[in-house]
Amino acid sequence: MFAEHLKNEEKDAAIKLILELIAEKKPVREIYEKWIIPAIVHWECPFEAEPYCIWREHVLSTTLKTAIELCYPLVMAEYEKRKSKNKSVFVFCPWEEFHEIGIRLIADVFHAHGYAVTYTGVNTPEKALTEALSRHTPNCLAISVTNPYHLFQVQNLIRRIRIIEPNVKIMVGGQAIQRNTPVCNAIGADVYIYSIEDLYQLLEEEEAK
Ligand code: B12
Repeated sequence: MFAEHLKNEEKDAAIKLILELIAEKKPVREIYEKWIIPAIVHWECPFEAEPYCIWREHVLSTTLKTAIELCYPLVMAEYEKRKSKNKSVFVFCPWEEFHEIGIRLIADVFHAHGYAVTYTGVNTPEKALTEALSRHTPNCLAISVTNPYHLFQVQNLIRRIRIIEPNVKIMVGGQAIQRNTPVCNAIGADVYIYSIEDLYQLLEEEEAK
């Protein structure tokens, strides 16, 4: 139903549904995995019938961003239960990468698992990132790459970060990784993650230690 509302550009109806789930105290993981992700993950723009249909993706992702932000108090409540001084992460997409929904969810998953999150979002310039790194020293960097053309840039970025922050753990995920697994091993990250479920598993194992 949520996906139908999005498809029909019924933002208010979609948001009401999310507000109901929040009022019913559904866990944030359930809202993300049962409602938000399925509503976009199989979306295909009908380019042949409508060559300029990309506007539909902008409308859809804007509604999803509203839905995700409404869930933030649930994420904060989880953080309060699990927060730890030794967990901090920078979460971002590289320069010119504009796919935001996946990385926005990943930022919340980290926060809900007790991480202090610095989220610089999509299209993060390297200079801005290194400047932020000089102010905070995170334990981990989580990079999201959707467009495979950005993999080379990320490889270079990782090489340069290793020089200034040799101890930071670098994790890369996103569709470019899912689609190009063999190539990705050369990027130089410490961890490659293929899905949000794999991240949950990794963070839960880390918590159990
Ligand atoms: C929405 C969308 C857009 C929107 C994004 C708006 C926004 N604010 O985010 C807009 C319109 C901007 C857009 C633009 C483009 N897009 Co687009 N887009 C999509 C679409 C429909 C959905 C992407 C999405 O949000 N998925 C949902 C999220 C939840 O999934 P996800 O990103 O994979 O993230 C999950 C996992 O990968 C993982 N994950 C992601 N990152 C990370 C990071 C870490 C550390 C971890 C642990 C896990 C992790 O967890 C997430 C949750 O499960 C996809 C098609 C599709 N159905 O996937 C095309 C798609 C990704 N786009 C595509 C393309 C080609 C483009 C454009 C080049 C189109 C163009 N010609 O201009 C531009 C590129 C813009 C740019 N420079 O980045 C292609 C990419 C194909 C490829 N091989 O490169 C796709 C697959 C469409 C297609 N079938 O061709 N797009």
